[in-house]
Amino acid sequence: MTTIEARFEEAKKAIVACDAKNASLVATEGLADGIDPVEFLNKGFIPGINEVGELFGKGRLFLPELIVAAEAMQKVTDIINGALEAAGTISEKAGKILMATVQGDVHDIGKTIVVSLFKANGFEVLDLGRDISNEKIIDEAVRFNADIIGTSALLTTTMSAQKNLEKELKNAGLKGKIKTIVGGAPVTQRWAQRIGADAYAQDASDGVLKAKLLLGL
Ligand code: B1M
Repeated sequence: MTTIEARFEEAKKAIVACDAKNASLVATEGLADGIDPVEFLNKGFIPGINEVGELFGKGRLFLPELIVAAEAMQKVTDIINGALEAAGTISEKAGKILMATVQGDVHDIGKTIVVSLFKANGFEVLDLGRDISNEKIIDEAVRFNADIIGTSALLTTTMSAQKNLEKELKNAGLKGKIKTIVGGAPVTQRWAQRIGADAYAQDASDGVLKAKLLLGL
């Protein structure tokens, strides 16, 4: 195993062990060693939190542990997002993106990573946070003059908010004027097509790619 692969393994283990202190240490040391922040997340920490999710889904790990693992993941993303945003060197703004986790859904770790990568790629981002109603998303998007609305949904029960958003944008005469990108673990390309979203993003890097495509950049 190479040093980098060993770091990825340590990162994964620290999250599965719900060990925020060690996870933060692994993140800080790995970044200092020059590991790419996005690769570090994708190959180390995210597989860790996914394993936690699987164990929780199988009933082999319970809500208190899920919460502690999420706190560890949150600490790591704060560190990695800091590195990502510091690396953003593009001065000219690429476009305006409003981001939110949909109403009824408090999962925001992934959304926050996407926000950081957008910022690092020169987009001006308004992050409304989590559990946000479509009404607020649309009002704020108009006020912010957003080019794109990006929503995150992590629960199968909250994905419908993304579908309703498309309808509400249409009713407001904004469909097509403000583009939409949908993301989140249960969200798929097929879902995006079904609800009429302008794009689906699998992860943060894909989000940047899709945003650039939508804006013709
Ligand atoms: Co929750 N949870 N959770 N949880 N949780 C899931 C989603 C679950 C799949 C776990 C499981 O059962 N296996 C399950 C949902 C099942 C379902 O819907 N069918 C679940 C459940 C059931 C619940 C509760 C109901 C548990 C309970 O209370 N009994 C509850 C719901 C609360 C609510 O929202 N109303 C709950 C609560 C929580 C915590 C608060 C403890 C915590 C969240 C903390 C936080 O976010 N601040 C939590 C966590 C951590 C998870 C898992 C384990 C991990 C989520 C995560 O952070 N992943 C999750 C299992 C899983 O998804 N594997 C689970 C890492 C993150 C980097 O990935 O968010 O997918 P992700 O984001 C990715 C991509 O999806 C994409 O890019 C990101 C970076 O690569 N992306 C976008 C995301 N949004 C995008 C937007 C874009 C573009 C790309 O727009 C441009």
